[in-house]
Amino acid sequence: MSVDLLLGLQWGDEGKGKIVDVLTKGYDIIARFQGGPNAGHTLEFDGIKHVLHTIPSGIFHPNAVNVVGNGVVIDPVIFRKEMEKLGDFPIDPYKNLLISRKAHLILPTHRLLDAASEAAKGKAKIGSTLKGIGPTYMDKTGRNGLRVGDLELPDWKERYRALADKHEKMIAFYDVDIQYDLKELEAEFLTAVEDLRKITFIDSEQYLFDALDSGKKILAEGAQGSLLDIDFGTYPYVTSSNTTAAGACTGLGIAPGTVGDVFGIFKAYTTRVGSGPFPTELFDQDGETMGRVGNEFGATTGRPRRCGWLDLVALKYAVRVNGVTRLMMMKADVLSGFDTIKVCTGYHYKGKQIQHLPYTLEAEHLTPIYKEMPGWKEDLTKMSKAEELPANLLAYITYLEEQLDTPIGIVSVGPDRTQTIHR
Ligand code: 2SA
Ligand code: MG
Repeated sequence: MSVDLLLGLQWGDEGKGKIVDVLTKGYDIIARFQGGPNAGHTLEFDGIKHVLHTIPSGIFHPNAVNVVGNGVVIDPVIFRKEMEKLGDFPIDPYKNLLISRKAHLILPTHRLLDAASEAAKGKAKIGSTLKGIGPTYMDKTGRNGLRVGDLELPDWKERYRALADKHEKMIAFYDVDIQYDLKELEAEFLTAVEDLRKITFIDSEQYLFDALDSGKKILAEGAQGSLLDIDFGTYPYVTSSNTTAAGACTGLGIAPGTVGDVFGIFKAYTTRVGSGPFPTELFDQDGETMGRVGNEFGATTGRPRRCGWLDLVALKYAVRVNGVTRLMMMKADVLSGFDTIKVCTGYHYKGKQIQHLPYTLEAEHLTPIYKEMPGWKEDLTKMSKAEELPANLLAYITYLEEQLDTPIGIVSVGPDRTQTIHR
């Protein structure tokens, strides 16, 4: 059996949560492989909207097992709140959720370090979600981190203390004005750790090997997007993990040869939250319309997302880096009403025309070249069949499929589970 991957191809918020939820019925296991509570995966069904941060998006399906893999970083405090919110639903999340012993823990001091690092950067700040993601992955690669499995060791509190004390010195070193009460934060953390123990800790790679051997179907759920990848994203304005297909291998322990389909999710336009280059960003009425109609606010921080036209150059790059086998286009409904749809097909870069992503994407060097296509006026949100889609939208879809040499299997026409057109 193989593992299918589901990945965001832009700067996150493509709608991965919704699609995992739609696809879950075809899988036995949904596994998160990177990122942490910086993610905000939004699902909507039966008139209820729900945002997940660390928990995989298969949690609302009683027959799916949800695995938080070794590549994920977990904040027990946020995790606890997430579990509490699930109490409103007729599911038993404790039954269907497993956490890798090798996943790293986000300490309260990691969050403080994130805030200190951002404050010290001033105008050059990354626009991090301030969830402690960067500092936690730094401790992982620096070989200082505290892992979920360490909580089963008798001396875990001493290890915690040593790391937190070191962090306090580092926070002081930043010499920025950050107010905090570490005693209070620690008390909250220690309570949350005891709650985390109610979840079964597993050697997740072994669990997944056994699942594959017994013919189980696994879907790996990515977080953030390809252009936020630590290696291939718009560095340094990226997150601290590999959000691309390779990250699923290291974040779950699955071999490249076991990867089956790679589902690439993209919005019919582009959004970005946080700092960093965004060549097709709009500062006009069109961008404002996309943000308003698309309700483009960060699902974790509430920050307004920057909006712009689809960047086909960046999308081609993401399709290539991930080996996407099937595309899924989200939020097509948000583009209804535009007279003209624009797609960026290349850039003017330092006096030349280029069709690839250059090393730096800074706006002063880069101007997008657009292809214009006629828009459509129809409200798509009640449509359920591909044949109902307006001709101009179908022309847009066909153009993208040709350019990306990959089929678009799903067109999403609204946030609800049911507003999903399969082609
Ligand atoms: P971090 O917190 O260290 O990972 O931030 C580094 C950059 O990565 C961006 N990032 C995200 N971009 C889009 N969506 C994300 N999740 C939330 C959401 C974001 C939110 O679903 O809306 O609520 O603001 C996410 N997580 C990280 C981040 O903006 C930085 O640019
Ligand atoms: Mg999101």
